[in-house]
Amino acid sequence: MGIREQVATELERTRRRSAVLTDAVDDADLVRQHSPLMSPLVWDLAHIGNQEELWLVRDVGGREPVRQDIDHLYDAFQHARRDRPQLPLLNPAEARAYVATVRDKVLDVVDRLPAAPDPSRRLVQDGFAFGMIVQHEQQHDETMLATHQLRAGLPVLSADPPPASLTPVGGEVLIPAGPFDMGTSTEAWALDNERPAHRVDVPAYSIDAAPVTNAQYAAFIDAGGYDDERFWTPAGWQHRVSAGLEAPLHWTRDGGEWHATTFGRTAPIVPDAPVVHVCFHEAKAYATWAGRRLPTEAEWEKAARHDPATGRSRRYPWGDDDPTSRHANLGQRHLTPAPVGAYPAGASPLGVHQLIGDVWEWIDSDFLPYPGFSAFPYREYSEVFFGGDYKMLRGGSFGTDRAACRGTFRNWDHPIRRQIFSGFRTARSVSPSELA
Ligand code: AVJ
Ligand code: FE
Repeated sequence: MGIREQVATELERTRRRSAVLTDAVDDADLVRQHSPLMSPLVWDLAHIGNQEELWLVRDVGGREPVRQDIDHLYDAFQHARRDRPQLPLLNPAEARAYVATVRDKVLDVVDRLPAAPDPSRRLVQDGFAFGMIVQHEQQHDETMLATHQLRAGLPVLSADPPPASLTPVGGEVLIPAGPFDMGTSTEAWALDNERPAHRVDVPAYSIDAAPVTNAQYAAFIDAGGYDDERFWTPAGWQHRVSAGLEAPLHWTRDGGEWHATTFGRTAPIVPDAPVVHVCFHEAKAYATWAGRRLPTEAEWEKAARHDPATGRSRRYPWGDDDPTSRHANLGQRHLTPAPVGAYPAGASPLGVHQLIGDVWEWIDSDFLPYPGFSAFPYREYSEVFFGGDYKMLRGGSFGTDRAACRGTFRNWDHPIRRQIFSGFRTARSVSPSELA
């Protein structure tokens, strides 16, 4: 497939997902705020169109603006999510017409792309700017999916249940000490914060073969983990108390049994499925209770990409091929994480499972640039977020599209957030004496 065709296919596939998420509810529901943590769905929709207009119609295409007058309404830096319902937003019909108008112009820009690569135009090289917009829309689609999860009322989304476990997976996997290549300089649609590739020496460690499950997490709750300050950091304990945390978001206790509400349906938790909707502080407290810790970003990525046979870093745990439904639970094909052992074809060479898909995994690292980082194409995508305010998340969830998920992909959020599809796995350092 040529680059023009690939770009157009991905843009259209992505727009179908945005349509599923916004056509599932009526207009009143689209403009409503389902949680102060989230924008109204109609804001996400028009913001998707506005970013596409800014980056592809105006910057790449050099065309006249479609609706310069609304730029400020859809600038995420100008208005906090909780304030967005009060803005004079486009109504649902206007928002749909706007994104369609922008898209028509973009497809025209795509048609006129030079067939031969032009290294002097880095922004469009290998379709990068278009890939960035595809990923941006997919990221907002996942955000809209999280909004659906917070929405009260009858279920409106449906999907097949995830596959069953095919193989028992548990315990930990030893990753021997040694360097690996972290990040990428070659992945065409990798964003600025994933670049450049650089060598990192990682001491020996062990990492869970699978994400922490609901049953394991329920054992932490039952053991009094939420009531014992020793397991929590000072900031974590403060948040645990002030927010009244007692269990993952969307969990309720019915008699002795935990239930979870998932897109409007309440059912007993699935014991062997990864826990989802926990914040960084909860993940870290669990790890401390278990006598372990959360992995660093380098540890997560080495487990996901390092091939001990060749010494090179793969694009994904299973190799360099793009994800399929055999490899990982991605793309909103299912509306929950899959039980551990459901994706043996997606395991890493050393036997670490479900690193990609199911749940975003909390990492005990701040969002910092790699050595040699340079902001591209704008400081606002990554650079303005660097520092200590965010913790990293890796691997993608059942709601992450394959276009927005790679072994190198870096996500971040505030350590108190748990409306996202976040889970975790634990790790521990392994001393040389233990290896001898
Ligand atoms: C990378 C997922 C943290 O959703 O805030 C969307 C992606 N950036 N629009 C977010 C993003 C601008 C970002 N995350
Ligand atoms: Fe955005």
